[in-house]
Amino acid sequence: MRFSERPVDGLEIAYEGELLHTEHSGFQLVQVFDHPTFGRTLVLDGLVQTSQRDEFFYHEMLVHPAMLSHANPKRVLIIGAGDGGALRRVLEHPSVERVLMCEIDRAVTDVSRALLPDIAGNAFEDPRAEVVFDDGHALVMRSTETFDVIIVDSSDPVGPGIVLFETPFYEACLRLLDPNGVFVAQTGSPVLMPSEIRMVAKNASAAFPDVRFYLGAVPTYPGTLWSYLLAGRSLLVFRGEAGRRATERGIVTRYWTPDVHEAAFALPNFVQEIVGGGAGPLES
Ligand code: AG3
Repeated sequence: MRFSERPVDGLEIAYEGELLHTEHSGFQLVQVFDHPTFGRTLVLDGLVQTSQRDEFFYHEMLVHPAMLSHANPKRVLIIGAGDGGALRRVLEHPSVERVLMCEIDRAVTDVSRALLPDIAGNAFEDPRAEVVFDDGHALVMRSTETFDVIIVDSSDPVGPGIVLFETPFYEACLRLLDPNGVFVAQTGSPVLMPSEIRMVAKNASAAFPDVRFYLGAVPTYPGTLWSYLLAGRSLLVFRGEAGRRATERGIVTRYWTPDVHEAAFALPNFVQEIVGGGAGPLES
């Protein structure tokens, strides 16, 4: 069966694969297809979220730069990420004692565990993980718990999830972060969503003292080139230190390397123009 994503007018990215699952969860249309190249692919409201073939491009680049920017991450909050791919990467860091993951839609986790179990591995069985099905924005606004790392694996900066890209939410995240805490979020395609990313940069800079953007490739996301926001009070993202920490922690990756880490923060001029000052140089 054919499924397709229309990220902007005049562009349709079409796939053909077997439909394995379809349901209206109450929050969204939740589908899983089996694609001949990408394998099992999770699609929410017609937007590709992740696939067996390329989930590591996204999950490694969402999680490891933030986790490696912290010397000793123990307490981690994950918003969204119902498939468990981010949870699994967080739990690979041995210092982690507690992960609270808050996904709004239980159906996403249920179908991922049933049909895409490799993405989470054993993460959902890990005693360090607590998974709640709740509104992540509301949880952050009311929480008083402190975290070393906050990861937002949400939908794109358009539509109902937009509150996760606004200054009040960023201020609330900063309030929950330890003084050395690190915030990271996916922020969409700089090619197809430049005005949204410009707004995110402005909102983040109004809340966080230190704001940086970095890039990675995600083959199943429209435009392929994808952006991430890393923010905190004062971020130390040394390439050498990130590499040493990854080795010490026994982190095994297929996309992330120290060189990739450093290169990810090198922004093309058109991206620097979008994010304004949010392109702090990397010390090496
Ligand atoms: N979270 C980011 C999905 C962005 C996809 N956007 C799109 N297809 N337009 C995905 C959840 C993976 N854990």
